[in-house]
Amino acid sequence: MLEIIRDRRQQADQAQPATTSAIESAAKSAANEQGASIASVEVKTHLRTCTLCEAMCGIKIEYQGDKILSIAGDSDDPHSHGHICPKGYAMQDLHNDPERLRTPLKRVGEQWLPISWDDALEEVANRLTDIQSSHGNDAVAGYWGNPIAHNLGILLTMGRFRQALRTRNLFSASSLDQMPHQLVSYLMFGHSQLFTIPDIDRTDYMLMLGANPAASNGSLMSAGDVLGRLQAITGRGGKIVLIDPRRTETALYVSEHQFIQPGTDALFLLGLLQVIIERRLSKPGRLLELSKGWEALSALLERVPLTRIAEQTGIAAADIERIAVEFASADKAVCYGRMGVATQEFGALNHWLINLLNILTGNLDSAGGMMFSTPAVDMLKTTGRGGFDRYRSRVRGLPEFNRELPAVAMAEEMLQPGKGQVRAFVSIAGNPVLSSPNGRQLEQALEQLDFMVSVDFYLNETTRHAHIILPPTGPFEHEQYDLIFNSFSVHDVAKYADPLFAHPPGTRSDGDIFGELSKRIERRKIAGKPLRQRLKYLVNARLGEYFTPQRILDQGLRSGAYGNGGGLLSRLNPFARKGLSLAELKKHPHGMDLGPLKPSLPGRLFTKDKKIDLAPAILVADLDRLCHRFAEQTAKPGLLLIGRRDLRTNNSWMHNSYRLVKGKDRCALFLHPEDAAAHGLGNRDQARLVSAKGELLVTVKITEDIKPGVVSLPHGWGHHRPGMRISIAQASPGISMNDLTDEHLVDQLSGNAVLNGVPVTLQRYEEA
Ligand SMILES: Nc1nc2c(c(=O)[nH]1)N[C@H]1C(S)=C(S)[C@@H](COP(=O)(O)OP(=O)(O)OC[C@H]3O[C@@H](n4cnc5c(=O)[nH]c(N)nc54)[C@H](O)[C@@H]3O)O[C@H]1N2
Ligand SMILES: Nc1nc2c(c(=O)[nH]1)N[C@H]1C(S)=C(S)[C@@H](COP(=O)(O)OP(=O)(O)OC[C@H]3O[C@@H](n4cnc5c(=O)[nH]c(N)nc54)[C@H](O)[C@@H]3O)O[C@H]1N2
Ligand code: SF4
Ligand SMILES: [Mo]
Repeated sequence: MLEIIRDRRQQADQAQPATTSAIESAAKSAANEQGASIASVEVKTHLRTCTLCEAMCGIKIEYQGDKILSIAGDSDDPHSHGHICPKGYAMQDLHNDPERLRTPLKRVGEQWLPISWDDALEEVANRLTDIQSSHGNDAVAGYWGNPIAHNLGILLTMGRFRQALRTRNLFSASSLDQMPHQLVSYLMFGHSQLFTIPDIDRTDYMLMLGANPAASNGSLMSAGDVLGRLQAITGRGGKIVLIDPRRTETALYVSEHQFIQPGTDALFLLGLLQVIIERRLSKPGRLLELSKGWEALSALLERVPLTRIAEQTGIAAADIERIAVEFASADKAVCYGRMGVATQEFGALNHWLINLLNILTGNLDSAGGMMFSTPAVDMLKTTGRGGFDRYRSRVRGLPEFNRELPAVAMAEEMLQPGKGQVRAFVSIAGNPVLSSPNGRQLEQALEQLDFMVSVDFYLNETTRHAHIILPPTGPFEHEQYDLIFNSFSVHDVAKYADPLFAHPPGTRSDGDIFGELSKRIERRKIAGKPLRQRLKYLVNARLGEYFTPQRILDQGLRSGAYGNGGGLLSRLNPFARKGLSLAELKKHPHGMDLGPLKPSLPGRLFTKDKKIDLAPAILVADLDRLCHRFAEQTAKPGLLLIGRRDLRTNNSWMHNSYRLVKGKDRCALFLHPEDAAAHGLGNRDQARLVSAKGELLVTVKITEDIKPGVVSLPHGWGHHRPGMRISIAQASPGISMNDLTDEHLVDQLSGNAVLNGVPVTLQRYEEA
């Protein structure tokens, strides 16, 4: 079995666009062609972390002057041991891309004109504050996209910028992704940023739902070479069971794959829990004392008969029973669910039931189970616990979470007239026209705004609607410490890199942009205000200047679990314990191994009583919604659309790298042979795929690797829109799945978007 897997893995590796050495030699010969002027400049090596996905691969960059010669995996990186994927190499394309913006642009008619930073920042601050003073603070909305999670500069300046704006209309990619996970952590463990991380390096049994690490490289489980680590589970005699409506690339690495009907995972998990309770297989061990709410549990979970669960999920009752018994009897087991189970109708319920399964079987906070990380910089101490449903969105009444509203509400807040209507928009490192449901509606909404500014280095589907674009420096031009992904790592690690290249003259980092914008907005807002407020502004401005990212990081490292206690006094005290500081971390340019995940309860709990809440009232209430939903549904639904990622994509924005987009069209609609026959469709036929929100012309790919009744498209494509400056992407436009997804399909509890399990119909396309 292992042989077969190895073989397939090699095949997958060979499918990579180019090997390191090929790219290196191509780059070197390109450099050679540039002749003697460069030849005299020394070739140097720089170590850092790839910032494209969550895996945090260590990379080794060979460069000469400001030219990158090659990128390779860093075999001395204790987290990734030399692993790298095709996207890692493509970071040089991003760095070298002549279409990556470097100067602020202003849209004048159909044209984009370069303007100075001072003029651009002043105009943005003025327009935003003017709109807020005429229409109220909520008239300005903000959206933060996925790349902020890697971006120290944005993470450290975001709080101040949000405060300067003081609007309720804040949105982010979190509610297109992992919000349910966070809501459940908030309700059960007391902190919305306390993520559960699977200890894959030590587990014997992994039950994986709605994740495809062979494409995504792992999410909420940052792991260099995640596939190698998964193979090690089966290699040491363990088992991996994958639950997915598609037999994905990851299925090649697991022991068992089960097709599931999209959106029914909560029923499947309920089934597992029922079997474990009925057969008295639960063995919570020390978690018994650490948790509250045990009394109510068994009655709560006995709601749906197993036969009904089997019928709805498409997984046989005998398989559900067997998996439950195997999971409960494994020495170390972990149930892990990701994107595919968060972005569906019962996203929060799924994550609650996953936690319960781990807790009931004694697999939370112990080696090989679901654990919590002990990051070197602990953001939990500074971010606040979070909060839920303290206010709601104006139009649809969707709940706030952590002072954010669900991204599905963004367009309607712009389009629906009335008090509090959004009239101006700040988009930050996001491309919601391609990433949020019903992207075409959002395009219409953006078109009619009074003002829009984008902080982004591409002129793309979203930013083309802006009036001003403020482009930050690229990832090689600022310092790198993964505040977030070090906390999601399956093994505690830390790594810091200085900027590889100094800021080219006349450019600014994201941190600089937000620092400056916040200052200008605050200054305008305090004009004429009482002295106390003006003093506060002055103090804030000074603090902002003093606390550079490096100073904050140093303080965070010193006061973290591996630090010397932090604080000025400990720095002056020669007897203070020597520990981690920025200076110390810099001595380890390949990164530091801080040990395997460590048991950390009850200390890590943020609940008032230091207990895990097994049955938070709103989750218990949401079980009714689940039971109701599946009691009602008798007729078999038509086709359901799900998403998919592939190794060479990175959501919507790395398609201007030729090595990543070249090759065959990757937007085909996967369709089961039975459904193809029922619709009279053959392989590569064209068809109209229609949803409640739109229609797309698709090319069909017939495959048995998808459940009958389910079809699949990737997201992040659809680069046919006019007026952009991403010519390589535009030459391979593809289609946008989010032209079909529906902003009205949400997890009613968390407000998270439903991006999987979208009802669609399919018709043969006849050319007129
Ligand atoms: N149908 C469907 N839709 C989905 C998903 C799905 O699976 N299916 N996945 C969802 C998920 S999980 C996510 S996270 C979202 C992502 O949604 P978004 O975050 O909205 O989209 P991205 O494609 O990541 O766009 C990132 C943007 O940031 C810019 N950028 C990159 N790096 C930087 C930087 O350092 N600074 C600045 N200022 N800008 C930068 C890029 O140019 C690009 O415009 O999409 C979601 N949408
Ligand atoms: N190459 C690449 N890597 C990426 C990204 C990328 O765009 N490209 N994006 C990054 C981001 S932002 C994120 S959030 C992570 C996401 O990383 P993952 O969570 O691994 O996400 P996906 O690869 O989208 O896998 C989701 C899986 O859920 C399945 N699924 C769909 N509906 C259901 C359902 O109802 N039930 C179950 N059980 N499964 C279902 C899909 O078939 C799919 O295989 O990946 C990150 N890494
Ligand atoms: S797996 Fe992720 S972090 Fe590693 S090289 Fe690829 S994109 Fe970069
Ligand atoms: Mo994501």
